[in-house]
Amino acid sequence: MNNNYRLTDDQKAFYATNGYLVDLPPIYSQEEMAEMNAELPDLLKLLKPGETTKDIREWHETSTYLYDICVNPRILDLVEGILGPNFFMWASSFFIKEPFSKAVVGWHQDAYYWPMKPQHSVTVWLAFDDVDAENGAMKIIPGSHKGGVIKHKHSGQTDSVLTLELESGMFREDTAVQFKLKAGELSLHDDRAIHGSPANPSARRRAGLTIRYSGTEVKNDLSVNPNFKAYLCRGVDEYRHNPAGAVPFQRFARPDFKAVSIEEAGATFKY
Ligand SMILES: O=C(O)CCC(=O)C(=O)O
Repeated sequence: MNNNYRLTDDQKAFYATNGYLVDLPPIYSQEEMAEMNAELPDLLKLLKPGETTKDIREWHETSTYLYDICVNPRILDLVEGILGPNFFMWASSFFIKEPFSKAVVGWHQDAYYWPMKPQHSVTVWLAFDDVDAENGAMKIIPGSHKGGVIKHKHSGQTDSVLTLELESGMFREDTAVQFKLKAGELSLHDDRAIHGSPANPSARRRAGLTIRYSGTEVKNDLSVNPNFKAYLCRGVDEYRHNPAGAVPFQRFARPDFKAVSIEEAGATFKY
């Protein structure tokens, strides 16, 4: 793997214009991804009856299995190219669609959900499987991060992973770009970019880990998301807006709090 890859000026300009970036060098080799996938059941074992993989939120705070991915220098180098020298990591969660899953992620903007200001965050979507149009990979509306944050409505779809989504007609759905990633590759997207993903009618799993990073000037509203913890990844935190997280020491462990889901936060946050 390339340990010295930095975003080019053209890639930074593409991200600034379009609000996303793909076609980046892989972070993990196929062998490394196979090892990570082989270990995944040890994490899933920690789920309680009635919980699903959606409930694995912020477990990087207690599991080095996840924490080590979230602070992988190869990922941080890419994020630094977008956010600049001072940024922290604060969230991780899986978006797993099993074969023949009807689960859809409605069109949405992450910034609508998050009680955070200013909007200066980037999401890494790290593919645990090869993902494409057939198994319900993500789609994004290029340039939509520039149109402001639009009011979301409660989803009427029973198979929706999120509770809030954008109504059709609010944006140009016909311009959507389909993501296609190999396991071990990632995409980057802006917190205001409109994105979503359809069901997975294929016989292949579609799993990805989202990791969220923000510039140190970004402040979380603790009254909405009280367990929020920031992990400074690069540079200095001159603002000290957010409580710092402790580095985990166990390979697999779950937090003793239930992290507020972005949907719950979105539902209560007065925008
Ligand atoms: O995995 C997906 O399909 C959607 C992920 C997503 O909404 C996000 O990363 O913000």
